[in-house]
Amino acid sequence: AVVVQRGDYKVPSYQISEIALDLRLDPENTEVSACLHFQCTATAPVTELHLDGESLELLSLQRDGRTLAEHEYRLTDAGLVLLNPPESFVLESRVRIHPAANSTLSGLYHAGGQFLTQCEAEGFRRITYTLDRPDCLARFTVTLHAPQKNCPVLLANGNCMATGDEEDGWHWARWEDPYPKPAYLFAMVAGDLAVVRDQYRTASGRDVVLEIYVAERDTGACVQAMDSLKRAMHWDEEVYGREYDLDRYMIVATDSFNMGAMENKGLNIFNAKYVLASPETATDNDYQGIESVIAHEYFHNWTGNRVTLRDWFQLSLKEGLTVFRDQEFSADQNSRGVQRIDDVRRLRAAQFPEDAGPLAHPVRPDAYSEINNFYTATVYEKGAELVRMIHTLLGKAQFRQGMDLYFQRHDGQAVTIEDFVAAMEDANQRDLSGFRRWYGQAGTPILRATGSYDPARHSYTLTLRQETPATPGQPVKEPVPIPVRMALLNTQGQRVPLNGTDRESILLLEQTEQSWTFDNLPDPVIPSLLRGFSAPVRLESPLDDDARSFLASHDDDPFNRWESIQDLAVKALLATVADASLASLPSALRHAVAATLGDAQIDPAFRAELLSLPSEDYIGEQMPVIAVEAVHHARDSLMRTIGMQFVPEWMGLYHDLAATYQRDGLSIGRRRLRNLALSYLIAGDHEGHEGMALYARQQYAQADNMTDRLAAFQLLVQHRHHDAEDILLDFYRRWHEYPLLIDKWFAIQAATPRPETLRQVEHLLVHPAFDWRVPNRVRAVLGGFAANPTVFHAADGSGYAFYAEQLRRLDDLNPQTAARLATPLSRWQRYDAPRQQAMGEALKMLAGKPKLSRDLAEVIQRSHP
Ligand code: BAL
Ligand code: ZN
Repeated sequence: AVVVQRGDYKVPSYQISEIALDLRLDPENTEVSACLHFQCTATAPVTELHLDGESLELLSLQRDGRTLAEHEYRLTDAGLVLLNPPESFVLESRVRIHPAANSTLSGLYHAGGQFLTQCEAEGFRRITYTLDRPDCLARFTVTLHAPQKNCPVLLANGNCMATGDEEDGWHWARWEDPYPKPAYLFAMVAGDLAVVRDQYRTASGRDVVLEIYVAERDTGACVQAMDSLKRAMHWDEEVYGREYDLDRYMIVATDSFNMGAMENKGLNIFNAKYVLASPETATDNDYQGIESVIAHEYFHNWTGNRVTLRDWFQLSLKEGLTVFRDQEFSADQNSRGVQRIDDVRRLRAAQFPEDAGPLAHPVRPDAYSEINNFYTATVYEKGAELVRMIHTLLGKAQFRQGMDLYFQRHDGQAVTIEDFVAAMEDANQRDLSGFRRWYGQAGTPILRATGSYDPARHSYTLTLRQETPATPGQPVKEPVPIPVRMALLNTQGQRVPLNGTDRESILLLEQTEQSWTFDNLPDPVIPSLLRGFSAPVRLESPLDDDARSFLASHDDDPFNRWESIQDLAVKALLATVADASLASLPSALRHAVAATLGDAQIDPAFRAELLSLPSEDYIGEQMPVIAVEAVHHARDSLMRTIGMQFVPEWMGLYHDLAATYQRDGLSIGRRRLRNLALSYLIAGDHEGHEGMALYARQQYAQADNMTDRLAAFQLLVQHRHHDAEDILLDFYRRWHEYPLLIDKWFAIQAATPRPETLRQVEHLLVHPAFDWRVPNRVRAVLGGFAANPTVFHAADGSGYAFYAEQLRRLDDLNPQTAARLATPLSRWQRYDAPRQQAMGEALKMLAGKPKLSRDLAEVIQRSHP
C-alpha cells in the first residue's frame, strides 16, 4: 500500500478557483457533470497533473470546450492524469456513479430513501475528478436534479439561488457557497424530509435561518438539537467573538452515517443519534451527546472551515481545538467538575490504551496509508488536552488573544499546527518551542511525584519526575513541558499559601526531574497534584490510603476528589484480583464511600461520579497482564459489598430521589444518582437479586422517561432475571419503530457478561432488524460485544474468532467501520499467552482475506507487524 509521509508535502502545482457541479440523481445511476477552473501556481512547467478519482465511470472529458484526445490524458487506479496541461484551463467532465450500491457511505450514497454525501476525508473523489486535498479551496456552485416525488427537498452548501421544474416530474435547485472551501466540506442532500425551522440573530444583528431536516414523524424530537445550536452560536460570540457567516444553517439527520456528524459548510450532516431526542425515547446521556456534538460541528465553522488544514497530518489542528471548544462549552452549560471527570474518563478509556499499544501515534502523525484510520482518540482527545495545556499555561485572556491572532492571520487559509502554536506565541510573547514536542511525540508520560515535609524547616519539598515509554518507531523520548496545577492542604482541608499569597499554583515540569520547596508551613500538609487533570499523564502519586481518603472528602478540586476515591477503589480491586479471598471493603475506601453517601450537600451528579466504580477496562489497564475474569469478579464483588454494607443509604437515596421527570441539571443528576443506587441495591441483594429486582421491574414498567426505563431494563437484562426474556420482548415491541432505541436493545444484549452471550449475539446478527449496511446497528452489536470483556476475551478464543469472522464480512461493505471496529484486536500484547495467540490468529485470518480493504489492512499490519 502507498504510505503518505508528512515530510513529503508539496504545494499543489494548480489551484481550482471554481467548481460547478450538476448532478442528475438516480439511486442506481447518477450522472455528475463537473466544470472546474484550473490555474497553474507552479513556476516550472507541469508535464503531468494528477486528479483524484475513485469508482468513477468516465463518460466524457473536455478541456476549454474541446474533447480531449487519447494522448492528452491517462486514466489510472487513483484517478486521471492530464498531460502537459496549459497554464489555465476549464475542465469539463461527465461521470457515472452508483449511489445505492455505495455501501462504504463515503462519497455520494443512497440510504433510507435519501441521497447523502460524506466527503471527509477523501470522499469527494468518489463524486468527480478533482484535486481532492484540503489546501485546494474553490468556490462551489451545485445544481441538483431529482424526481419531485421522492426528493422534494434538494440541499447543498451555501445559499439557494434558484429552483425550477423539469419534464417527467423532475425538479432542480441551484446552490452557491460564497466561501471558497476544500472539497472535503462539500455536501448535498436530496430526499423526502420535513424541516424544523427557527432563527438566530447574531451579535451584530444579522438574522440567520436555522433548519433541521428529519423524517416527518421526528419533527417533535429536535428541541434539544435546536436549543443547543442557538446556545452554541451565542457561546462562540461571547467567548471567542465569532459569528456565523451565512444566512442559513442546515442540519440533516440520517440513520446511515459512519461518523457522529460532519461539519460541511452551512449543511451539517448528522448521525440521527446526535439530533433526535424526546424524554420518552432518549436518555440524559443522549441529550448531553446532542448538546456537545451540535456545538462541536458548529464550532468547526471557524476552527476547520474558515481556517482549514494544509494537509491531513494537521487533522488535530481542527479536531483537537474543536473538541477543546466543545468541552468548554459543555462545562459552561453544565457542571464544570463533572464535565472534566467525564472528559478524562473518555481520554483514559480510549486514548491511553491507544497510546500504549501498537497503534500509538503522535497527535500530529508522521505517516498513514489510509487517513480515515487517524480519526482517533489521540488526534481528537489528546489533541484537545494539548490545547487545554496551552490554555492553562497562558491563561484565559491570553489564550483568547492567541485565537484572535490565529483567525486574523489565517482566515481563508489552509494552515498547520505550527501556525496555531506560532499565533499563541506571537500574541503573548511566549516561547512554546518545548511544547511542540507534545505534538510530535507519542506515548503517555508517567509523572512520578514524591514529597516530604521537613518539621525542622517548616517546609515541604515536592519532586516531579517524568518518563515517556517507547512507542512504535519512537524508541527514545524527550521530556515534555508538563503543567502541574497544585495546592497543599492543611489537616482541616484548607489550601495554604504557597511561598506568597497564592493558594494554588501551576508548576511547569520541563526537565526530566525538578524539585520545588514551599516554606512557612508550620504543620504537615497533603499535596493535591494535577488538579483538574492539568496534563494528559499517568500520575504516580505519593499519597497513602489515609491521605487519599482525606482528599476524597476534603479536596475542593472536584477532579482530585473524584480521583482520590477512584484510586482507593482501584487499589482495593487490584488486591482482590491478586487474591480473591480479600473481597472485603478496605477501611479507607469504606470511609470515603460512607462520607460521600452521608453528605447530602454534594451536588447529585458529582456524588454519582464519586460513587461509581472504575470500569473493568480501566482496572485491567492498571495491570501488567490483564486478568479478564478476575477483574470482572473483583468488580462484581466490590459492587456487591458496597451494595450490601449500605443498604439503608442506597434505599434512602432511591426513595428520596424519586421525582416526576424534568430536564434541568439538578434533575438529571438526581436521576443519575438514583439509578446508581438501584444498581448497588441489585448488586447487593443476596436474595438472588429477586427482592430488589422488583424495584427495577416496577421502574421499567412505570418510568415517565427513557433514562429511568433504560437503566432498569439494562439491570434486568444484564443480571438475567428470570423474566429478562419477557422484558426484552416487551422493549422490542414498544420501541421497534425507533432505530436509536433498537440500537440500545442490541447493544445491551451484546454487552451482557454471560457465557451464553456469544450464542445470543449470533442470533442477533440474523434478527430481522439487524442490517449490515447501517453502521449504528453494526456498532451496537459488534461494538457492544467487543466492550464485553469476559465474552470478547473468553479464554478459549471463541470471542476473537467470531469477531474476526464478522469483520471479514463487514470489510466488503464498509471498510471504514470495519477498520475502526478492528482496533480492540490490536491490544493483544496486554493479555496472557493463550489469548495473545488467539488474537494473533484472528488478525492473521483477517490479513489473508481476499480483497482486504486498505483501511483494514493498515490496522492489521500496524497491530501485528
Ligand atoms: N470532521 C469529522 C467529524 C467531526 O469531527 O466533526
Ligand atoms: Zn470535529
